[in-house]
Amino acid sequence: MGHYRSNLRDLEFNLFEVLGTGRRLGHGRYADLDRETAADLLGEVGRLASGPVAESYAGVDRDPPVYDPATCSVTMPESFKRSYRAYADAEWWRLDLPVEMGGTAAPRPLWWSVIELIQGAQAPVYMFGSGPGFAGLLHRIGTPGQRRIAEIMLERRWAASMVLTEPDAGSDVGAGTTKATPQPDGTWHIEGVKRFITSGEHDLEENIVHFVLARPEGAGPGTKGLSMFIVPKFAFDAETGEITGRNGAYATNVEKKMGLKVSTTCEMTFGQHEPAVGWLVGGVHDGIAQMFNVIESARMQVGVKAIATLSTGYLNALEYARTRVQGADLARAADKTAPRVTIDRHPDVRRMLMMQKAYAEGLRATYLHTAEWLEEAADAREAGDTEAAALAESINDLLLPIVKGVGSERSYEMLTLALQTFGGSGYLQDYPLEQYVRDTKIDSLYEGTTGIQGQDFFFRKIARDRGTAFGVLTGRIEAFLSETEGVGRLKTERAALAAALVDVRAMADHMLGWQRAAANDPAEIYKIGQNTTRLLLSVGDLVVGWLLTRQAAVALNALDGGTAGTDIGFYEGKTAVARFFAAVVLPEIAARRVVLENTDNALMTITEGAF
Ligand code: ST9
Ligand code: FAD
Repeated sequence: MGHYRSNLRDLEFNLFEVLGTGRRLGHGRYADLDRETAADLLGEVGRLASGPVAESYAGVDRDPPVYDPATCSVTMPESFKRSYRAYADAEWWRLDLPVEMGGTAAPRPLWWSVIELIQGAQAPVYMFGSGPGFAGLLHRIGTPGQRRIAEIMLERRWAASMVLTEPDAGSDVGAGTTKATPQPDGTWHIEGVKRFITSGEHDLEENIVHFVLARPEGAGPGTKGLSMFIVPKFAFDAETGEITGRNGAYATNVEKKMGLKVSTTCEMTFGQHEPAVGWLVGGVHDGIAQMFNVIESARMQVGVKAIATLSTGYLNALEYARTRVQGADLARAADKTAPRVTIDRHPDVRRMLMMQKAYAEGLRATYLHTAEWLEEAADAREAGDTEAAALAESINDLLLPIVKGVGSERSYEMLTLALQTFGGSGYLQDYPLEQYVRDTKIDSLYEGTTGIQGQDFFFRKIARDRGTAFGVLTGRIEAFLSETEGVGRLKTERAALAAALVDVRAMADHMLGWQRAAANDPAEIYKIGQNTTRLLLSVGDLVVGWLLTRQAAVALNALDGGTAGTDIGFYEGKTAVARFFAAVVLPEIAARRVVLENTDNALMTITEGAF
C-alpha cells in the first residue's frame, strides 16, 4: 500500500453537506456538471492520486533529479515522469481553465479539493503541471498575439515557472535588479540572475515559459517599477509553436534542499552569453499587479499543499496508533499483569491525534470556505451586483494569508505530532512521516514567509480595507452564534467561540489603535510588527473553531435524522473534534490577547550584544 491516505468522505461532507456545492451543479454556470459526476470525479482523482501519482513519492526523495552543469539541464527520474504523465494526461487541470480555452467550468471548492488530493499524494506533480494555469492567465491578460502563445502553450502542454526572487530580493521583491531592454522588433532582452526558481528547468515537457519580473531601463524603484515578461526556454514560431532554437534563459544551478527534492529549485541566469528574449505581458508595465494573479493562486496552492500533507500524516498516524501495542491502560498502570493496549488508548496519544484531526479537518474547511467566497462573488456578478462581488472577493483575499500562513505553520507543527505518534519509528524512512515533515517545512517559507503573510493580513487586508472584509467575516461568526443559540449540545463550543471572537476583535482593534498612534510616534508601528503573526494565527484558530463547530451542527442534524453505518462514527467525530478544539485551543486566544495588549517596545531597545 502506498503512502497516501486521502479523506474523500470529509471532502464530500464539506462540499455537499456543509457548503451546499450540489445546489450549484447541473444548471447555470455549471450546467455541464451534475452532483453525481462531481462525486464520481473526486473518487477518480482519489484513485489517481493514491495510485500512480503517489507511487514515486519516496523514490524521488532518495533519487532526486540530476543536474548537469555542462548543459545546464536536468534529467527527471523516470518514476516521477510516470506520476507526472498520469496527472497531466488525465486532464483534470481543465477544471481550472477558462471555458473559452477548452476548460470545464467547476466550482472553486471542487477544484481545490482535486488539488488537495493530487498534492497530498505528491505536490510537485501539480507544481510542474501548472503550465495550463499560466496559459489561462496569459490568455486573459495578454495581447492578442500573446493569446495565440497561450493557445500554443496549451496545445503543446508547455510548462511554466514564476520568476521573482533574486539573491538580494527575497521578501523584498521590489529590490530586484534584473534588467529589461526594449528591442526594435518589440521584444525585450532580459538580463540578470534569479534565485530559487521552482520548476525552472526539467525535461518533462518540450518547453518552459518563464513568467519573469524585470525592471525596464529607466523605470522607477520598488515593485511598481517592475514589469512582467514571458521568456521561453526555447525560441519558437509564434504562430505554429515550432521550436526554432535555444533562448538565453538557463538554469545555472539546482539547489540541494531539506525536502521536496524532486521539485527543481533553480538559479536562472538570463542573457549571460546570448540574449534572453521576452515579451512584455499585455503590452503594459503593470508587472507586480499581473504577477499577483499568479501569487494569489500559488499562495492558495501552498496552503492546500500543507493541509493535504497534514491530512495524510494524521491518517497514517491514526492507523499506526490503532495497531501499535505498548503499555497498559493508564488506569491500570500499577498492575504489571494488566493487558497491554494499543497506543490509541493512552490519553497523551489521544491528545496528539485529536489535535491533528482538528487542524487537518478545520484547515480543510478553511481553504474550502475561502474558495467558496469566489462562488459568492460569481453569484453576485451574475445578479449584476458588482459591489457585493467585490466584497466577496475581498473576503477571499482576507482569508488567503490564513490558508497560506496558518495552513503551513499549523500543518508543520501538527506533522511533528504525527511523527511523534509513531515514536522512534516515525524517525525512520520506513514510514512517510519524516519525509512529510521535511517536504512541508518549505510551505511557511516560499510564496511569502509567515512574517510576510502576517503583515499582508493586518496592513493590507484589515487596515487598508478599513476592516470591511474582516467585519463581514467576524459578522458571519456572530450570526452563526445567534443561529445556534438554542442548540444546547453546542453550549461549550458556542461559549468558547463567542469568547474567542471578542478577544480577536479586541486584538485587531488594539493594533488599529497603534496604527493611529504611529502618526504621531512612528515607533508605535513596532508594536504592530511584534504582533502581526500572533493576530494571523489567532484569527486562524478562530476560523478553524468556527468551521469545526459549524460542521458539528450539521453532524448533529445528521445524527438526529437517523444516520446509519460508518457515518455514525464520522459524524460523532465531527462533534468530538469541535468540542476538543473549543476546550483545548480556543481558550489560548485569551492569553494571546493579554500578551498583545501588554506589548511595549522593550524588544526593540534590546542592544545587539544582548541577543
Ligand atoms: C515562490 C514560488 O515563492 C513558490 C512555489 C511555486 C510553485 C508554483 C506552482 C504554481 C502555482 C499555481 C499557479 C497557477 C497559475 C496562475 C493562475 C492565475 C489565475 N494581493 O504593499 P506594496 C501588489 S514565488 C494582491 O506596496 P511592496 C499590488 O499590486 C516568490 N496584490 O508592496 C500592490 O499595489 P497596490 C514569492 C498585492 O512593499 C503592489 O503589489 N514571493 C498584494 O512594494 C505593491 O504593494 C513573494 O511572495 C496582495 N496580497 O512589496 C514575496 N500585496 O497597493 C513576498 C501586494 O497599489 N513578499 N500586492 O494595490 C511580499 O509579498 C511583499 O509584501 C511585497 C512587498 C513584495 C508585496
Ligand atoms: P528573506 O526575505 O531574507 O527573509 C528572511 C527572514 O526575514 C524571514 O523570516 C522573513 O519573514 C523575515 N523578513 C524579511 N523581510 C521582512 C520584513 N520586511 N518584515 C518582517 N520580516 C521580514 N521565488 C520565485 O520567485 N519563484 C519560485 O518559484 C520560488 N520557489 C522557491 C522554492 C524554494 C524551495 C525556496 C526555498 C524558495 C523559492 N522562492 C521562489 C523564493 C521564496 O519565495 C523566498 O525564499 C521567500 O520569498 C523569502 O525570501 P528570502 O528567502 O530571501 O528570505
